[in-house]
Amino acid sequence: MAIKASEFIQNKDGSVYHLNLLPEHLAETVITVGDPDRVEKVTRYFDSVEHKIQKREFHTQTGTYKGKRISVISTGIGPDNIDIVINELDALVNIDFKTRELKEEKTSLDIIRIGTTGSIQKEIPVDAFIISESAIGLDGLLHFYESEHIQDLDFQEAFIKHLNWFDKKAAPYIVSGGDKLIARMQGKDTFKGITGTNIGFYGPQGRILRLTLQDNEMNDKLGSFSYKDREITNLEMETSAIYGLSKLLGHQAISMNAIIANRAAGTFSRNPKETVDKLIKYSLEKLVD
Ligand code: R1P
Repeated sequence: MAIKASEFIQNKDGSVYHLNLLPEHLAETVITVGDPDRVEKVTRYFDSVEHKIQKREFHTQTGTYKGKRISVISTGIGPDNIDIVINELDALVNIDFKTRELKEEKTSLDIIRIGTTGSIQKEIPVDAFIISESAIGLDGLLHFYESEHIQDLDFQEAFIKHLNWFDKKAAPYIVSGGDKLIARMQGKDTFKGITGTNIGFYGPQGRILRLTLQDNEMNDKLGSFSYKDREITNLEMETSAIYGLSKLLGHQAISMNAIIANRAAGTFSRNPKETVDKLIKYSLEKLVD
């Protein structure tokens, strides 16, 4: 049955509503970055670029790196944008754009986030790289989908107890990344960790400018929490949403994080651009290894 016009929205040229892409514009390996300007910082290393388009914060370029076809797309900031990006990426491969019906044979994408993050453990320094084995969603997005079967509910219970979680905030959810990609992308110097994904940059990550926080000790409690000997390593704003939706839709996802701040030590990278560039080069090489 064709999906209704109000639910799966196509632009006049047939492209998907926000990303403005047609199926032929997308590679099966997709790198996501937050910043629209970071797209070119990835594709400048490509052999060639075959397609470029930008609509709002969603900037996409598709090309080849050492012969491998890759799309690079910016998501902008936050899990709400990730809902749009992952659903529309999935539509591009798993919905027939002519009949508007679900395809019988499903395609699984490899989705690699290359992002920046703040470490909350003193011993994980600025300019290091963290691969998120799993993510704690403090954003609430996944609860709008039937998703308990992919969540770690025991971890959730321990986390709620340790943080004394205020129940007017969205319930935390825990989801893991794509195991095949995690195995492929790690290196001798990369840290593996659990990433906390927040719904904002200031209060939701414990930053105080002028407003009073509901829980001043949240970051200390995040830092001291451990589950099965694993600690929460870093905070950012997209990984749990990428992991949750990718898992529900049958895609492999990984979040590669350049640490540009250490919140526990109060330090910031002297050259964050160089660190991000190193992570881009590292990730591209691992993808063609
Ligand atoms: C906040 O400054 C932004 O930076 C981090 C956060 O997740 C958030 O999107 O990631 P990106 O560098 O990928 O945007």
